[in-house]
Amino acid sequence: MENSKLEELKKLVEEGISCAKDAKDLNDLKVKFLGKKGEITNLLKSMKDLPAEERPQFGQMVNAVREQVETEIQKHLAEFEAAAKAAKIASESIDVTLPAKKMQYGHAHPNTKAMEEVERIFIGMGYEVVEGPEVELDKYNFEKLNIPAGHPARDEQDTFYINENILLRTQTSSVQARVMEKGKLPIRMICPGRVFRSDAVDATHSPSFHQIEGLVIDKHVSFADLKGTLDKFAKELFGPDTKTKLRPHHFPFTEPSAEVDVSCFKCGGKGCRFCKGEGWIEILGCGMVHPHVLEMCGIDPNEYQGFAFGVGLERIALLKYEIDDMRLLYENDTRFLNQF
Ligand code: 2NM
Repeated sequence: MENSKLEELKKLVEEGISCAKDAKDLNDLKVKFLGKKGEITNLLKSMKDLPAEERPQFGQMVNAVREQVETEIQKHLAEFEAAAKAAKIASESIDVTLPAKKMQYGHAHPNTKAMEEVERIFIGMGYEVVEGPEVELDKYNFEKLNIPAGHPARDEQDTFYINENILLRTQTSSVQARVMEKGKLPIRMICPGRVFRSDAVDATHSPSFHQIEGLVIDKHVSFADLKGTLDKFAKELFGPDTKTKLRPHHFPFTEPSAEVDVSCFKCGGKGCRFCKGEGWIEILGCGMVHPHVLEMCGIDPNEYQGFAFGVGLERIALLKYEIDDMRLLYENDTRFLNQF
């Protein structure tokens, strides 16, 4: 009778194995038959109710079946595991013959390129690059640069004021006033940076743009040094055939002052659409630092002289990359920026 029960159990296990879909089914089967309260385990436990002489044979039979069942389940478990592993490997395999994904590389903005180019040229001539605050005291932005109260540049129409004494700098010469005031001479510096003016946006204006201003202070600095320096700058920036021309101008912080034109690098000076038939293109303002500015910044004008200049960075970028609208520089449209 116990024999037939064992046979029945064996059959049940076989059926269970053939129906098992995965390792979990097999493990359930293992618990059901071989676990602590499993059916085969129970059979072994029931051995104590048999007459003593029948126990050894019965025990052997049950154990044999138990081993058989265990081996069988283990074998199928191994098969499932091997299949799962093979599937995982197949799903994770890499086809090295597929074309690679293209990396998207960015590049420097035309403003940044122009800025770095200007910096490179002046660093090559021994200038230091100095930065300063964008939110500035009236004292450094105007007062010490010979732009006293009542001057039209100080009008609220033109300048963004935070309060009576604090404003958004309208020029980076405020940094130069700070450096001069520190009193370490001689000075040979450029100060690139963002400046702010209360202007409406159009093709050539923006309330926030960038300037690079230069300043040299030493003994025996002359207007000839200024001319030579800016001529060298123009040739480096626009090519060795570039000529420069100075026109008298007025700035409150320099005397004398001038505006500098470069010969058109498109037509070489003959006159074309690019230079509007002029042959010349205006690129910067400059002059000899006004003795009153030197005095207000604590420098003795009888001992020291200096020259200064200011370049609009966007103007350089527009010219160099032949862009006709400044707004394009700020819109961050990659279809536009990718061209440079
Ligand atoms: C310009 C034109 C002319 C200038 C003057 C100074 C300073 F601080 F020395 F007074 N810095 N930059 C200057 C002179 C700037 O920009 C068109």
